[in-house]
Amino acid sequence: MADLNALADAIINGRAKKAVEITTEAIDEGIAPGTILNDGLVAGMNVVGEYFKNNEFYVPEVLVAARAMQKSMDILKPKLQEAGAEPKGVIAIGTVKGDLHDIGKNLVAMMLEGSGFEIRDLGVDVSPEKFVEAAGNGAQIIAMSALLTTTMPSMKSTIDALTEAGLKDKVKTMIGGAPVTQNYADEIGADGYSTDAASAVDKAIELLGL
Ligand code: B1M
Repeated sequence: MADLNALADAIINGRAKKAVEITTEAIDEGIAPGTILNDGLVAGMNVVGEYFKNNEFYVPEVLVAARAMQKSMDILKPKLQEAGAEPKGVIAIGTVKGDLHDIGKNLVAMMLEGSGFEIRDLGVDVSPEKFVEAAGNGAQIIAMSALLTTTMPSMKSTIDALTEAGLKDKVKTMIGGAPVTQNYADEIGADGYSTDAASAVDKAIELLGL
């Protein structure tokens, strides 16, 4: 019988092959895809998030864990869709216009996906118009990352563009990245700010009132 605790452990330890093996076994045994996601993958990523917050894990360990989760998700996603499992919420994420740094953004995206959110990754150098388009297409949170002080103003431009499009009150905005602060979030009217990938998950849950 597939052991979902062992699946969580495989994620925590970044053992992608083992994670895929147990995920496949669990699917073959008819365990509900939602159960595999929540009791195996999400449970594992939650522990990774806690370790990361407490400085017990650093970026490389999180990336390896996230990769293991991603490999399992590749197999599980079609099954989740077939089963009609509802994601926690839809988040469009991107690195803002002019900015090509994506390591932190990817980490945040992976942690959010690992927690059960549907992620629409818009990539890097994302214009305000692209974010607005994503908001119009059903994203509940617009998540923006910036690593350059020179590109941070694009977060404000995006929030202004959402307001102009009449979407600001229909979606939540969330920002982060090394130079970004809570003060800056308050200044530009972003709904949420978080310092790292694990806190981003808590913030998204809070913003959607889950
Ligand atoms: Co660039 N770079 N870089 N760079 N780079 C920095 C950011 C810099 C601080 C280096 C320095 O000068 N000391 C500096 C910025 C200075 C400033 O603006 N004040 C800088 C510069 C200047 C530049 C260029 C302009 C250099 C040049 O060409 N002259 C250029 C700009 C290119 C562009 O974007 N247009 C450039 C290019 C690059 C590379 C392409 C070489 C590469 C990026 C590769 C890639 O991302 N695919 C790169 C890298 C790697 C860095 C450093 C070394 C590392 C950044 C990183 O990935 N950190 C960085 C210096 C440093 O930080 N030591 C530097 C790890 C990552 C996990 O952390 O992204 O902060 P971070 O994400 C964290 C949190 O911030 C948070 O969660 C993540 C996980 O905990 N978070 C969010 C991030 N987004 C979030 C969103 C949220 C919530 C939380 O909600 C939505």
